[in-house]
Amino acid sequence: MRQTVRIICQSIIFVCLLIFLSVISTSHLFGVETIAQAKEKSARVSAKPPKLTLEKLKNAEYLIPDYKQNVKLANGKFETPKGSSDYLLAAFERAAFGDLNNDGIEDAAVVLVYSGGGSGVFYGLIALINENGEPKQVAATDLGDRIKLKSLSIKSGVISVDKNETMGTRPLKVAVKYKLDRDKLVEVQQ
Ligand SMILES: [Ca+2]
Repeated sequence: MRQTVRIICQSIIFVCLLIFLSVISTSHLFGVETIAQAKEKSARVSAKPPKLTLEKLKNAEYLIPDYKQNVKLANGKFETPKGSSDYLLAAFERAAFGDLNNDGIEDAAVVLVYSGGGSGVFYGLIALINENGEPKQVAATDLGDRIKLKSLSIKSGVISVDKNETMGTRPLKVAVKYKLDRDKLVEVQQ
């Protein structure tokens, strides 16, 4: 009888020990998983590319709408030698920052002003996405000839441009909104 009680007690202790070990190992596993998840999250966060800056945009390469010419700005300006047959002057006018392709990474919209040496002074809106921390032009559209840019902003992926058209008989205030649709800037009503 005494031996049976001893065996029962030993069994209970053994089962308790097993449960204890199982709980320890499970919590250990959870601990490992949590650390792994934290590491993965931190890797995701640190994988975010550096932000686009005004300096990067003022020294980026652009494809000028109309002229179909690639130019690389230096301190916001590009100019071919004066008097050359393919004269082109391009200059940075303004920039706005915001996510354009909904990937959680801030992109940019830039207004460039350019001229081939004639009386026309053209304005172009360029959409640039953040590609590994560098601006990459993905779309562009004309804003007009000799406009006056009042404001440029990005909110919820929509680029807002407020400008004054000056080429008509009287100045016309115009507000246009654009959204990036793959490689195009399309006008939206909002
Ligand atoms: Ca983005």
